[in-house]
Amino acid sequence: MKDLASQLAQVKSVAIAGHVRPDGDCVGSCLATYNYITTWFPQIEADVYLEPIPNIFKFLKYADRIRNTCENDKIYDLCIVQDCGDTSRLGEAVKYFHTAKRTICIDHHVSNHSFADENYIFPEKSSTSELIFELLEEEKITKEIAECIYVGMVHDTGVFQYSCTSAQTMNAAGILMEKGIDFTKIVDDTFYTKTFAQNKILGQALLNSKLYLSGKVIAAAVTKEEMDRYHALPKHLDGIVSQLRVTKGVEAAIFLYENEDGTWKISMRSNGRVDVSQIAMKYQGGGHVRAAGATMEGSSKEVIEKLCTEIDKQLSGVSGP
Ligand SMILES: [Mn+2]
Repeated sequence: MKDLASQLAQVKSVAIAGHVRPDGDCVGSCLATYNYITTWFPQIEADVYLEPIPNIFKFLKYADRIRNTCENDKIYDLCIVQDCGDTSRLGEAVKYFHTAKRTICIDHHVSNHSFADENYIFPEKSSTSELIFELLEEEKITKEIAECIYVGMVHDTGVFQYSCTSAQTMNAAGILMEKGIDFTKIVDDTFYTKTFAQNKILGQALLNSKLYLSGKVIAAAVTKEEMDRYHALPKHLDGIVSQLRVTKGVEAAIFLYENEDGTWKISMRSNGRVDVSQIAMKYQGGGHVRAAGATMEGSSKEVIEKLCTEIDKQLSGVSGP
C-alpha cells in the first residue's frame, strides 16, 4: 500500500475506527483520514467510530461527527482501522471490521500482527498520524487535515521528545506548520494545559509513588476512592506515568489505576533498557518498547510485584532485549 487514494477507487462507503479510550494519535489520525475522504472524495459515504473523545480534541474539524455508538448494522465497502494493535481494542466498532468487504489497518504498535486485508504497519514510526501523512498527497493536506495529523504526532512523541521522533517526523511537522496551523496553541491547549482536578490527582499519584529494585523502578497506584475524591476520570490520568518516568535514576515507571470492576489498568514507560511491550503482552496487553499497557487483577501491591519481577529479569539479562 503506497497511498490512501488508490485504496478508495470504486469504494462507496468507508468506516473508520480506532482503539478504545482514544488518545491524541487515535483521534488525530482517524479525523485526518475522515477529513481527507470527505474533502477529496465527497461521493464516498464515510463514518468515523470512536468512543467519546477528550474535550481538548473537539476543536478538530468534524470531531462533532464522530459516532460514539454502533447501533446500525451497515456493511461498508471498506473499513479502515487505525492506531489499533488488535481487533479486541476496537470496542463495539469491531463489527464493522468483521462485516466490511475489505479492511485496511494503519498502525505503529509492535504488537500488531497485520490482521487486516491490507496492512500499513511500521512500529518504528512515531505515530499513526505520521503514517497517515505518508499516505496522503502533500498538496491535498488542507489546514484542517494538517491540524489533525499534528495533534497526533505531538501526543505520541511527547511534543517531539521521545525516541520514536525521527528526522522524517520533524520534516513532516515542518510541512504541516507551513499549512498555516497554530502549532503553539495546539501544543499548549492539547498537551500542557491541565485542569485543576488533573493537577490534584497527579499530585496524589506522586505522593503515592514508591521506588523498587534499588530505585530502578518507580510505581504509583491510584484507587477508585482517590479518583472519586478528586472527581478524576480515567482520561484525566494520561500524563501521570510520563511524570513518573522522568524521576532521576529510574529505568521504568509503572502507573496503575483501579477500574470500576476492581481490576487495574496498567501503564508502563521505559527509559530504554526495559522492553515494556514484552511485559504488557504477557498480561494480554500491548504497546511499544518504551510505552505499553495492560489490565491486571489482584491487589495493587501484587500487581506491582509481578511487574517488578519481569523488569528485574530483563535488567539482569535473564530475558528481554
Ligand atoms: Mn499511536
